[in-house]
Amino acid sequence: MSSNQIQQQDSEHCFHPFSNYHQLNRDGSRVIERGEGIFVYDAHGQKILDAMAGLWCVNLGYSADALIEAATAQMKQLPYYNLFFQSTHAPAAKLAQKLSEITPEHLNHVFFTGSGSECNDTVIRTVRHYWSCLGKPSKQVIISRENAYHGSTMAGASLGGMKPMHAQGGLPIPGVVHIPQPYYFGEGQGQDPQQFGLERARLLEQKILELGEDKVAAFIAEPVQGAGGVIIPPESYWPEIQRICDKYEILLVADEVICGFGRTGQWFASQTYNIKPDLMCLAKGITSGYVPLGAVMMSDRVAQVLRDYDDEFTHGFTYSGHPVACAVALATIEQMQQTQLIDYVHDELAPYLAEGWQQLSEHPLVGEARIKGMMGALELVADKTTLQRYDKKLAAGTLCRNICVNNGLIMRAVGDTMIIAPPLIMSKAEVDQLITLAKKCLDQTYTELQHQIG
Ligand code: PXG
Repeated sequence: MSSNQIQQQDSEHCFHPFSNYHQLNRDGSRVIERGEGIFVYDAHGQKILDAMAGLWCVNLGYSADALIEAATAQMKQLPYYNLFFQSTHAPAAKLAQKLSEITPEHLNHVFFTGSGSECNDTVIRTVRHYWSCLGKPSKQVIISRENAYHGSTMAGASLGGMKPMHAQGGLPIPGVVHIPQPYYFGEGQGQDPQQFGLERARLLEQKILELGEDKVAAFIAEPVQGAGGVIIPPESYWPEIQRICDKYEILLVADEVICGFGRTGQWFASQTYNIKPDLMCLAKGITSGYVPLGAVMMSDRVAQVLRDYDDEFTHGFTYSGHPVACAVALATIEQMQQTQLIDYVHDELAPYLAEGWQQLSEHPLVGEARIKGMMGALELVADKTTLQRYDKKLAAGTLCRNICVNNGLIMRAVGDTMIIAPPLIMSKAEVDQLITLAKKCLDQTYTELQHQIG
């Protein structure tokens, strides 16, 4: 089938996620044909360096044969069975054990889902059930943050703090409230960053006091906000959040759907930030994106309460613990362990990427270059000293994204913030290639913007 035919069928029949359908039908979609290493190839044969690892997930790149072999073998042995009605199977049991081993010490129990969004639906149901089991059914409210991303189901989008998502479908659902985010570049300029971090954390305390401790079930957050624009909190932020959750008996939920599996330079960002979440959401990198899988890790304390409840927890999905997905996750973790990937990322790759990334901060278009592990952001500005943005009408971020892809580089734009989260298996030479391409694209974007301003 030609790429034109694919585009035609696609445009006639296929609704795309988060898309303006009017615009999509006018411009047509890019047909991605194959992947190899850290590159994807489109139907015209253009080679594109995928600095977003798909959607923050293809951590092992596009050529991880061990994952494909694990999926094939499992498909032949048992392509599907479920964990309902007192059944189990080896891939689910083995993966549950493996996740207990690699996640922080106190997290030894798992509820499997099909995606990150389903993890967060599971979180809402679990924390409310937990408090109800403990005889505190009034503890229902979950506090989240503005500009957070926790998925696109009713619960996920409600926990998320994206206003355009709330506007479609009457969200958030009741019992979810949001506090401001620790976004220093966007909202803290002029203040001391550590003081700003503390102040933003203390808004959680303020919100708990305002609602009443007896009403609040949990606080949920991404250790580093991903889709919101790679927002790296000041170092003062997380210790204060942990202190507040402990003081008021609020469950802490770390949404590590993006941050987990090495993205911040350790297995989990909860280790990077030294926090002790009661629940931890995992997806994406758990299978390197090869097949869908999500997992909610639970602490011993939470698990014990659910276990002591002598009736059903009425929750679960057809694909909770899908054997093929679990087999691929096991192969992913084994490959990461065998190749000592986390050590490579932590000791060599991330510091090397950080060096290159920091050089981009000298570019006239860049107001800030920040990076944590293998996730980075560039703030595009019209004026490097005042940090003033370009006029929104110029859509500088979208312009830069389009220039990137035309030059063979996938960088994502969140407004005028350019972000990357490349595969963890890249070589240093590929990091050089990424930085060279990024610089070239910034140059072209700058020239184009200057031209438009006149
Ligand atoms: N939590 C976090 C922190 C996420 O980043 C989800 C939950 C939901 O996962 P599922 O598997 O239901 O999509 C996510 C997903 C983007 C982008 O454009 C980010 C995500 C998904 C799609 C696009 O940055 N993150």
